[in-house]
Amino acid sequence: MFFQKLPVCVLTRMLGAMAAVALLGVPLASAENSSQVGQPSSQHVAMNHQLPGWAEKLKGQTIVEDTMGGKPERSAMVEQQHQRIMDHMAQDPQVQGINTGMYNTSAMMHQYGAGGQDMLLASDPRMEPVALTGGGKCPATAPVKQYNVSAINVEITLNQWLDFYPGYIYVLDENLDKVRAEETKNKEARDKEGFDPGAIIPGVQAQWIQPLTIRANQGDCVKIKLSNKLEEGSGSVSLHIHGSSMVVSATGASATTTNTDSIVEEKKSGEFEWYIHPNTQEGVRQFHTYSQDRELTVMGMFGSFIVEPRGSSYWEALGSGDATPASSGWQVMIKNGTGPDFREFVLYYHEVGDEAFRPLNKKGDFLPQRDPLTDAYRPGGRAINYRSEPFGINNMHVQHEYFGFEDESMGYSSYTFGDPSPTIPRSYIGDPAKFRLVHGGSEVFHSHHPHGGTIRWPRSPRAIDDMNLWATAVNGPVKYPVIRAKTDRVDVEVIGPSEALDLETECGSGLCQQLAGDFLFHCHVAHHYVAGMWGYWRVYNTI
Ligand SMILES: [Cu+2]
Repeated sequence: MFFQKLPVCVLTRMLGAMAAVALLGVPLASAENSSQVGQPSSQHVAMNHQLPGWAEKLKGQTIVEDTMGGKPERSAMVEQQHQRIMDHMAQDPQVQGINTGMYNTSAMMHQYGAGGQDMLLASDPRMEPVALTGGGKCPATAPVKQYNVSAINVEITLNQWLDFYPGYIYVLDENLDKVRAEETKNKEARDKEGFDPGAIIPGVQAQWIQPLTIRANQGDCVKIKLSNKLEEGSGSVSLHIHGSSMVVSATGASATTTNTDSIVEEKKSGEFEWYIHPNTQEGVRQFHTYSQDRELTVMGMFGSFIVEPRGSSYWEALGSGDATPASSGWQVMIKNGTGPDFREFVLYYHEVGDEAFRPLNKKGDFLPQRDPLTDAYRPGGRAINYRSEPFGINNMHVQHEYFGFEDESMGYSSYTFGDPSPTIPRSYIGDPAKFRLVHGGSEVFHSHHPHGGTIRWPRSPRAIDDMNLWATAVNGPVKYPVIRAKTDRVDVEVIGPSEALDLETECGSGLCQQLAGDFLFHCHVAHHYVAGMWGYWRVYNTI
């Protein structure tokens, strides 16, 4: 206890000195001596108290502007208030009767901390020793999930009209041939006259060219072998899972970009592993290449990794007969190891290339930067899961050709134009469902918004794990959904580059009112959905 209490005294005295000096407007350098009295052994007080030049200048400028604004006393009042706060905070550790270390009163650290003197952010090794462990090497007892991933060049076809672009994807080695078969079929369809969708199935159902979505459970050991199979001259690649503690298998060193062992050169492969600690939060994480990020990621080299509840297994959502395990995919069923089973849908909002990039149409011409029929910017350049269904350049263009006019009010209509090419998650009424939302691009923000009245989810799903409303409608409508105080419930959520969100929709498929039908979702930036960023959640009432 003695050792725990000592630094409180140090901190208190030092803060008092800093506050007093700040009030007087004297350069903080003079506080150094007084703060060192009595604790010459502490390295934490060996600091430079001198305010940087720009901070002094800013203070002076503030006083001048306040005076010009008719409130010359304002700065002094602010200083006085600041002094009160500092006094209060100096007393705080003693009042609270606790000391959690030098971070205890961290709220004030930057008050005058610009530049060299914010030494308070340092840890005190005498009372909270800093431990550097070996990272996330897997214990021998952890169940292993092995993923053999290749980075490849591939033509990505955006829709049934065969708009496409030469891109890049991650793919499981076991699916390489299927990806090439789809690519070839699309290529051959482009050479044909008339409408031929090639290998493109609406709604990204049973498709192999899709962002790589892989999973493991809390407590699992993930092993990833990444092979660089990019065309010659394409350069290096990496696979960085955000929020993971992946290490290079051979050395145990962190697989961060600063570690060159995390980079895989052409025709080479690298092996990595991540021990997902059992306490790791369930949810989706984006991954992409940190090597040549700007070139490769915006052209498709991204995916996601989902940490599932402990003991879960993953099953193919499509097909008939006995259930078959799913090794990857954006639409799967999760047999939950610790709670209700659920359907999982992973939606990737992303741009195609940077803002100057333009995909090609089936004839190899650039798509327009601005849609001549709808005025949307970058048609085909706003995508979900490598797919884009722009209103104008294809569907309404045909309408225009046939009938001499185009009707934008029908832009979303499956009756008029058939099902859209982007994602159509599918489920049965009452099925619990979780949407994992990922931003795969790196250009602009998107705003995920589903339609349907009661489509909403908690902004912080983990805050209400004890009230899993997402799984409560399996036996019928929920007429009076519980009101929660621990988190907002929202029906639109903004997502930025590399961000990932978990949406646990209240009452699951068909929502609390338990209705079958198509529930539209899109990026709510109008130019983005008109440019192609939309899909449906299709809920059936019968098998
Ligand atoms: Cu958007």
